[in-house]
Amino acid sequence: MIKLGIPPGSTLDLDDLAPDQFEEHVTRRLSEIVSHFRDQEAADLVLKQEDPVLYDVYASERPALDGELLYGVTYLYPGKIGSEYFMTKGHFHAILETAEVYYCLQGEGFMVLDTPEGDSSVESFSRGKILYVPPRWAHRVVNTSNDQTLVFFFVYPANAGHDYELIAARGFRKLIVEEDGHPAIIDNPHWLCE
Ligand code: M6P
Ligand code: ZN
Repeated sequence: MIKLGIPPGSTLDLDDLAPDQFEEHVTRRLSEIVSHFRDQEAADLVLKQEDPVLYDVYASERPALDGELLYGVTYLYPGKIGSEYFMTKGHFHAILETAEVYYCLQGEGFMVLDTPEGDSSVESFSRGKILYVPPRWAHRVVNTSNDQTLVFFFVYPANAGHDYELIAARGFRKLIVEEDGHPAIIDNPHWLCE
């Protein structure tokens, strides 16, 4: 139930990996996004042992109405599947013409962006960096640190919604993988294949 009036402000403690001021909480495990990784054999090997949590999203609860915003914080943990770093599933907004702002609070990585027409961009994303995701651009965040959780704040229109289908079908054009101990941006060999 959304209360009228001004919600109480809150302070985010970066050391608190389970902030309790947000009403919504989504945990994503490997099994839920396994098909998005390049190396399916490596993914299967991991899943035989455990189903690791890749990220947690904590978000405010607001009505999906024009003018409302959703905001929150995401904790994307360090790790790799084969040589590919842990990443978010990635999505377009269901209302394509809506934007989003991300602010990195901790860690290092990249944001990968695609349009439905096949334009592509990769932006570095590390502590202190603000990224504006314009309308029409699908977005995914990748954590390239070996040991640090990537933490970022986000805010977007409450009625934007998530559309995962196109990304699930064709992937992003670019992948972020480890090569010789460093992050490398490579073409996705499976882009558009399915
Ligand atoms: C950010 C926001 C959320 C999104 C989350 C995880 O925190 O953009 O809306 O849900 O990232 O990304 P995905 O939904 O692609 O798994
Ligand atoms: Zn979004």
